[in-house]
Amino acid sequence: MTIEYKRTICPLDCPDSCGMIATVTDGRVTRLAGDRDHTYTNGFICRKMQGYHDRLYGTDRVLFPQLRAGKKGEGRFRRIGWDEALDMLAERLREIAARFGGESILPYCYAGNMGAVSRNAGFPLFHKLGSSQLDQTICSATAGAGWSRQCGELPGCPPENAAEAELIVAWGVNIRVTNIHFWQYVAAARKKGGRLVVIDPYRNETARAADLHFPVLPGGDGALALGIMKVLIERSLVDRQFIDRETEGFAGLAEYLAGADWAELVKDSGLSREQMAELAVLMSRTKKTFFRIGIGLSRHSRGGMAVRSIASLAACLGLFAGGPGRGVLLTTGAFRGEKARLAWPSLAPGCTRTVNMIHLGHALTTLTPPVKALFVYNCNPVSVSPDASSVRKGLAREDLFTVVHEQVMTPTARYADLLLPATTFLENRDIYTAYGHFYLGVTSPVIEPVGETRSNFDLFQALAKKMGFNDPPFVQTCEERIADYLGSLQGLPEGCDIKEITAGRYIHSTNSRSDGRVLTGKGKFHFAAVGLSGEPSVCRLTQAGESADPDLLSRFPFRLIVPPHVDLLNSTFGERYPGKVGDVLVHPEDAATWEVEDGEKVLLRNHRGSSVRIARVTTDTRPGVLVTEGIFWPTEDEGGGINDLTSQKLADLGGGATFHESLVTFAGKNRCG
Ligand SMILES: Nc1nc2c(c(=O)[nH]1)N[C@H]1C(S)=C(S)[C@@H](COP(=O)(O)OP(=O)(O)OC[C@H]3O[C@@H](n4cnc5c(=O)[nH]c(N)nc54)[C@H](O)[C@@H]3O)O[C@H]1N2
Ligand SMILES: Nc1nc2c(c(=O)[nH]1)N[C@H]1C(S)=C(S)[C@@H](COP(=O)(O)OP(=O)(O)OC[C@H]3O[C@@H](n4cnc5c(=O)[nH]c(N)nc54)[C@H](O)[C@@H]3O)O[C@H]1N2
Ligand code: SF4
Ligand SMILES: [Mo]
Repeated sequence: MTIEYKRTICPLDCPDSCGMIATVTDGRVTRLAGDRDHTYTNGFICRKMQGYHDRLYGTDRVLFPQLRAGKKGEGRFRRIGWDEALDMLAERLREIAARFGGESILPYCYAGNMGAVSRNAGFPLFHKLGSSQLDQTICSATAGAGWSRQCGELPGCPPENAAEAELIVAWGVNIRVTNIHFWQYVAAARKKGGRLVVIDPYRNETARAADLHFPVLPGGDGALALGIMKVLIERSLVDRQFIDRETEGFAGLAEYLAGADWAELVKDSGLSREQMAELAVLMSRTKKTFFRIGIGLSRHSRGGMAVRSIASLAACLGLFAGGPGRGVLLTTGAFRGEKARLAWPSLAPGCTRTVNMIHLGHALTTLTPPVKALFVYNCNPVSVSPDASSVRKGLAREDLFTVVHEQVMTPTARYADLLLPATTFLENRDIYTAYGHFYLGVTSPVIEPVGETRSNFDLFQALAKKMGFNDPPFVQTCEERIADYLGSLQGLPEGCDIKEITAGRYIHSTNSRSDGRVLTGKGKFHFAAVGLSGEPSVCRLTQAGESADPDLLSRFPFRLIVPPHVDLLNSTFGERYPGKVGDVLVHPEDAATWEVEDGEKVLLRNHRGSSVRIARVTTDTRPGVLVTEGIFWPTEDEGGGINDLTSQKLADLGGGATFHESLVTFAGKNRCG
């Protein structure tokens, strides 16, 4: 028996991007554990990934190319060889492009694997084909746009700084579920007497463990941050020195806040004036305040403005100046590289149309000229895209050619005309940065590919070759693409030889400052966002989305939020829970009014679709707010997944999604109160 230990990096779309050690016994992965030499990972990983080798060798794994043998969506296939698959794929793409134009081809991909090469592997070929472009907005686009309106290119504060904080504010982030390694700094801070405040519509895992929980209404953070700032100004609690020296445009904000109506701020935030005053005093009393801002709060019609308002609040408190225990972290922005070296937009024949990935349902059902070929990889849109019943409707079109490159038989894979087997991170090479810390690393394959699986990179190189393309990216090796990208990275230590960045080495970015200061050089914080047309320059209260629509409210009285589940990573690992539909949290008052029993199977419904859940009657949520954690894979007879209820409407900035603002009702129930 030979046992080897190999270093690798978790590829999942998780801020923690853990360094890991894989135990390989006779060529098979038998264990995955956290790497002690990765300072942030600190030797432990989440339970989802501890069992990853079951997924690697599991019966759900797609192991060879397959052609549809049943109806669309039925999931019946017959095995074919790679040669036949690639011949057919090249031929169909050529034919579709010739008949309907390159734009009739739409790539659809996101972050199943966060490696820079894997994520972008298809783009050189799609550019060459002149396909429609995909605007990849589903996750952090709105939060990022909100941040950059106020902070430009500034990176976030190093998470390690939070260990010294006296007050940590987890704002729209469920640390104990989605960012578990940050908890070590929370724990360290609390050991020294620090406190944790959670601002979240429901009592999530993090709020349960917190000192204080403020159950803001979904979409109410802008109002809350404005209210806190109004108190700070009224009571002269702002950091005057910081504002005078290091910011611009404060007067405009103060003027707006002086006229802001308390009643509106209270109504929109769902928190009282006293609660806002309590937060204002708490945040300003201690200098060592650290804001950990999540992406969850941005998934609303006014999510961009919420992030702008929270950033402005942080500036009123002087948190951008840094110092021990002080800081603001949304995403780290640790390394910046030239994406063109991965995606090669220069190969595009001209400007082609762009499809926002939130609008997939629309793109497949009503867009003209129509999409004729959809190429899905690194993504499971049937589960994760909003308004999913429209996505399924599109995928059922007989005249649509759907290719899915996948690791396991996902709900999307079942709709493939051509299904191709994908490697996992343990079987391919890549480079990983992180959005929750400041390290990067490259990886080498830990094992040989299982079955006939191929990496995203190898698939697209083989396909390009079949199509007769020999432009520079199509003749690169994976190592060459990684090296080329590394060569463009900002944040690498001076004198760092990229040839020496090999598997097992973790490189810390120079874009972070250990004193926690976020502002760079003489850079100032601008309360009035610069260069905007049509957008308010200082943050302010803006219009709510679906939740303020009186017509919809009269039919669907509950606000639904759809946050992550501890045992899933978005929809990844859904195959582990066949038949599981997940819970919906219902406040006891609502349960009584609607005669919903704890443990009862309920059908949630709105004008877009329906989805089954098991009711949990609990005070963890507010009256009028329902919470469904997790994107489980529903069975056919259970109707749709949770995203059948969510909307294709875009947020105010960045073109992101509005996952957390759908209105719903209980189907087949009568209000009796
Ligand atoms: N276990 C696990 N970990 C994950 C994921 C997963 O699915 N499972 N997903 C990964 C991905 S892709 C991402 S982007 C990150 C996301 O991680 P986060 O940044 O934590 O964002 P969300 O998970 O969307 O939501 C976090 C919290 O925001 C709350 N929220 C919803 N609406 C509002 C609001 O209007 N205001 C406030 N204050 N809070 C609100 C939700 O109730 C939830 O508790 O997590 C990553 N980590
Ligand atoms: N209701 C609701 N919906 C949401 C969210 C939410 O909080 N609530 N969160 C949204 C967010 S933040 C995000 S980021 C998106 C995420 O949406 P997705 O990026 O689709 O993420 P996953 O659901 O993890 O699915 C990724 C798929 O890629 C596959 N995969 C992994 N590695 C590879 C690879 O190397 N090659 C190929 N070809 N495939 C691979 C996996 O097997 C998996 O099926 O979901 C969004 N949808
Ligand atoms: S999912 Fe997140 S916490 Fe779990 S191993 Fe991967 S990076 Fe670490
Ligand atoms: Mo995400």
